Amino acid sequence: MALADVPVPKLQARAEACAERLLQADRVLLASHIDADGLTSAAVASTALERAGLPFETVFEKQLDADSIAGIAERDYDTVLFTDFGSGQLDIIADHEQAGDFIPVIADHHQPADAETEFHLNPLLEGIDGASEMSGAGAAYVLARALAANSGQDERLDNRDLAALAVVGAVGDMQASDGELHGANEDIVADGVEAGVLEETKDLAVYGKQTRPLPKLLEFASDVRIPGITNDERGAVSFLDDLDVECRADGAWKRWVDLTDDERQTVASALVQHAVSRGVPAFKIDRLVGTTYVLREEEVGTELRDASEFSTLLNATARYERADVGLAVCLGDRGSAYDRAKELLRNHRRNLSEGIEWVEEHGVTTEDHLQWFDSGEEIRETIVGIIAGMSMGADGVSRDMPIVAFARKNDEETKVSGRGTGPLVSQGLDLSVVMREASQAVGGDGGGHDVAAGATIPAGEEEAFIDHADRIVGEQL
Ligand SMILES: [Mn+2]
Repeated sequence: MALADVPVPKLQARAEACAERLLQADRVLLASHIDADGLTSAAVASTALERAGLPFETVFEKQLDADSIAGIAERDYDTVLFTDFGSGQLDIIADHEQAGDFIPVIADHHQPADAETEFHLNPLLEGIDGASEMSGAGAAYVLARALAANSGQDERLDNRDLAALAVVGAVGDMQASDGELHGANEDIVADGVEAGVLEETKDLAVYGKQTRPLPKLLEFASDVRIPGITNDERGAVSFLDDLDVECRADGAWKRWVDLTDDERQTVASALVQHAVSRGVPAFKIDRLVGTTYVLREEEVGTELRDASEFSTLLNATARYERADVGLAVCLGDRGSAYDRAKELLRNHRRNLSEGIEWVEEHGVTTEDHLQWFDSGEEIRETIVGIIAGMSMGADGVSRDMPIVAFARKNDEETKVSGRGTGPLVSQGLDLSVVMREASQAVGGDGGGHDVAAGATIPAGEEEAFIDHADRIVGEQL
C-alpha cells in the first residue's frame, strides 16, 4: 500500500511507525487523560482501532504517575497506546518497557521527559509547537489517518471524519484562544472541511451561539468587556430591542443560530458600534470577531454543533469524573449519555455560581502581596481554581493581587489553586514558580502556568504555605 497521507507531513514517519506497531498487536490497552482533549483523543484513537479491526480496552487517568503506570502494566497487555499524556512520563514508561511489561505507543503533545522510546508521535519532536499548534486529539488524529491507510480497511473510511473531534480537542485545550487555530491545527481543519464534517466561519467570537438566548449570549460574553452590555442583563435586552431585528419568536428569545445571515450581520455591526461609542479600544474590538468551528453533522442549536460548546460539555463530564459519559457522547451517544452530560454541565454551572457566592459571603484574607480563602470541604477541589479565578473582581475580592484558594482533597491532603491576571503576569507574576516552591517548602508539590497554577500540600500546612507564597509573590512583583 502507498504511504499514508497524513495531514501533517513532518509527522509522517512517526505516525507510520506507531500505526505499524499497533497493527502487529493482538489487542491494545488505550490509556487517555481525563479532560476535553483527552476524551476526544480517546474517541479518535478508539474509533481508529475499531475500524482497523484491533481489539482494545480504554482506561482513563486524571494524572499519569508511577502508580497509575504500574497499574497499567499489571493489566497484562503487550501494547499500550497513551493519548494526551505519556510523553511527560516517558522516563517511567521506558523503565516498564525495558522490564518487558509492555510496548508503549505514545500520541501526545506535552513536553517529553528525558528518555527514548521507538513509537512516539509528538509534534514537539518535529519542531511543531505542542501548546498552540497541535493537541493530544490532533496527535491521535494523525495516528488515526496513518492507521486507516495501513490497515487495509475500506479506503472510503480514511478517518478524515475524525478531524471534527480533533478540532474539539484543540479548542478544549485553548489552542484557539486568540480567535482561531494555527499551524498544524489548520491542516487538520482543512481535512475536516474536505471530508464535509467541519465548517469554519468568521463570526461573532462569543461563547454559546448554538444554545444561549440572545440576551444571555451578549451579557455573558466577558472576553471583551462592553460597558452597558457585559454582565448587564437589562442593558443587553435594551440593546437588542433597539435593533431592527426580530429577536423573539413566539415570545421567546431567539438564539444566534436562529438568526439569518443578514440579521447576524446587523447585530454584530451594532455591537461593534456600541463598543466603539463606549470607548472600548480598537485591539479589543478586533477580538469580537473570530473563527467558529461548526460540526456539520451535529444538530443545529445543540452544544455539539460548535467546537467550543462541545468541549465545554466534555470538560463538565471530566470534572465530575464521568469520562465514560464524555467518551460515549464523542462516540455518538445522543440518548442517555448525552442527557447525562447536559445535566453534569447544568450542575457544574450551578456549583460555580454557588462557589462564587460562598467566596463573597465568607470573604478573603489579604496578606502583603496576595489574598486567599480556605473553602475546606465546601467547594470541590476540581473546581476551586475556576471559582478563585472567577471571583476576582467579585464583591470584596481584588483584581490587583493574585488569589490563592484551598480545598480539602481528603484527610491528608489539601488542594491549592492560584490565579492571577494578565496585567499581574506582565508585572512579573509567575504562579507556576510560586506554587512549586511554596508547596515544596511545606512537603507538597505543584506547578502549572504563570497565570494559573496548582499544588497539593499536606493538610494543616495551609498557613505555612501562605507565608512562603506571599514572600515569593512579593519578590516577583
Ligand atoms: Mn491536551
